[in-house]
Amino acid sequence: MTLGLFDDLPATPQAPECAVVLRGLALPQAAALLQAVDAVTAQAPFRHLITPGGQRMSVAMTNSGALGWISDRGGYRYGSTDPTTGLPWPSMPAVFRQLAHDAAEAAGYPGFAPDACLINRYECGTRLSLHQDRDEGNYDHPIVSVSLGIPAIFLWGGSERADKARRVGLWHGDVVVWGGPARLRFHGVRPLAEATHAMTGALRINLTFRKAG
Ligand code: MD6
Ligand code: FE
Repeated sequence: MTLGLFDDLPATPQAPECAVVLRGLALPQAAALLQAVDAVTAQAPFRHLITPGGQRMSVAMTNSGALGWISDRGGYRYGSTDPTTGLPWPSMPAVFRQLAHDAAEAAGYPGFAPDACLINRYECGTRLSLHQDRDEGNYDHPIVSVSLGIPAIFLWGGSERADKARRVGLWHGDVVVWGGPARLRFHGVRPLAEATHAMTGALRINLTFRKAG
């Protein structure tokens, strides 16, 4: 696979785009991140949430941090407890917190202190349809997104759902950061192609860090 088949995002902050991809930034911590994912999911297992419209999401999700993102018949929202166990979400692992902070700083957002980390698990065929991330308390903080395991084609759209989306390849260790005027851009993930990765098998794991409260 080569980058030339895809569109790309800039590697340094650059208005008005305001999204950057930090290629391989998470590679040194990848094993520790995946170990921490296992520790989180031992307490708060992956589950397929139901959309407000009643559809089962093909992505399996869980959370760590003071707040976790959930969806059910009642809508999309953040909450401090895991609805499946009634317990608080597992605390955010230090290796998560540090990477999110450092990636945000590298992208031009110093001092990022996320209170929520949504963990997404994709299998071959799993997709995430175009959406905006708009359930957070305010949009002043960036979002940091870490890709681990098998590759994905990320869709980077515009401010309207119908806007043409760029296709951005994301590989193990890549980190995407966006904020500012780009904070509410539509985005999604194409159905994953079959692949395997030495560290995750046939899975892609995505961590998205937010300041939600
Ligand atoms: C994913 N990511 O890459 C899904 N949202 O698996 C997202 O939906 C996302 O990567 C906001 C900011 C960054 C993201
Ligand atoms: Fe999103």
